[in-house]
Amino acid sequence: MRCFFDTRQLDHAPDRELHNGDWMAYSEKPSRARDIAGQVGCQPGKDFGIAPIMAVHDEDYIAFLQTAWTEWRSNGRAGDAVPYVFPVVHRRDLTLDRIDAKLGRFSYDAGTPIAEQTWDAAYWSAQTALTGLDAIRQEGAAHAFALCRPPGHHAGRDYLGGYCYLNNAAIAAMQAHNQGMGPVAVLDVDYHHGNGTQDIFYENAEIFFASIHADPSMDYPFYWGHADETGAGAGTGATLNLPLPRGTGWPVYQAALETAGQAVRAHGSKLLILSFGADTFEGDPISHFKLTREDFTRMGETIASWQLPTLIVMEGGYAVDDLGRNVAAFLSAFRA
Ligand code: SP5
Ligand code: ZN
Repeated sequence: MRCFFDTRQLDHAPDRELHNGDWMAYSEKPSRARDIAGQVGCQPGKDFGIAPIMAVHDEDYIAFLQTAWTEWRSNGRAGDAVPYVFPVVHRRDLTLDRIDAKLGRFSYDAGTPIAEQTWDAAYWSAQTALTGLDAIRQEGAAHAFALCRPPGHHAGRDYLGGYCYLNNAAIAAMQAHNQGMGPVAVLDVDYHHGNGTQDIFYENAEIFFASIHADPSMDYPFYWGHADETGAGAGTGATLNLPLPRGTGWPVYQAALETAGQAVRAHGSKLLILSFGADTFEGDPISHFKLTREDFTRMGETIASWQLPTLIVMEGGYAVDDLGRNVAAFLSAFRA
């Protein structure tokens, strides 16, 4: 298994996040990626430039990400840039300069700060995903693992949230589609619904999106991921949501995974992009499923049995002491 990671991804290090009305240590720590890299062994990626990122994200959003921290500091603020006002109440789509106005315009939660190195780390995280894709396309690898961090699946075309800034899986899926590697399917097995990926491809008939996640009536991100969200316009029917209750263990999870696998194959997919979060682990500090390390190997075996070229893109997983071994257990199923 080819594994890719760029050490510049470690430089994104927000100090704290707003959680349950108070400041807590940021869960999406650099040590997550260090632990995984220590277990699986990775090589640095290549640089495919900004164009594949711009194929998914809006230009004004990218410009915002590149300058937000500097603008925050030049306005005399300390710490990391955090939004506090959001134009969601049917306010006009104004283009404003004030940093606080822009933070609200391009964020949907207050738990995803922008720190000094956020843009650089997110850029290299996206390049890591593109490098994994390139290994499949150019070298004919059956599988590749992109150790993306910061993660990506909550980021939309013009918004950040859920510890995500650039949507690594969507960037790779769009690049694959544009390179004629499709039909492409994105399957998201992170504990949380992949709302950014869903939004990006919601009206797209050619890129199929399926997600298995905690029922959003109970868990983050709440406003996306319900079973009746199935795509719109030309993309009607090309989105599949399989929400599961808190406490879900392997037998129920496995049944949902088989359902998703059948849908992926029914789409005629020639490439699978897997948004892999290890926050479905029983010991995850912010999640409520009950998968064990052995279950991660079973999950990998099930997905590998579909025999599709598969790019595995890292998303969440916060049980730092177990994370590397859980990811290694999952990847061990992908031989050849
Ligand atoms: C990629 C991913 O898994 N994002 C998940 C984002 C969830 N954010 C909301 C949950 C907040 C929990 N905060 C706990 C802070 C304790 N350090
Ligand atoms: Zn997650």
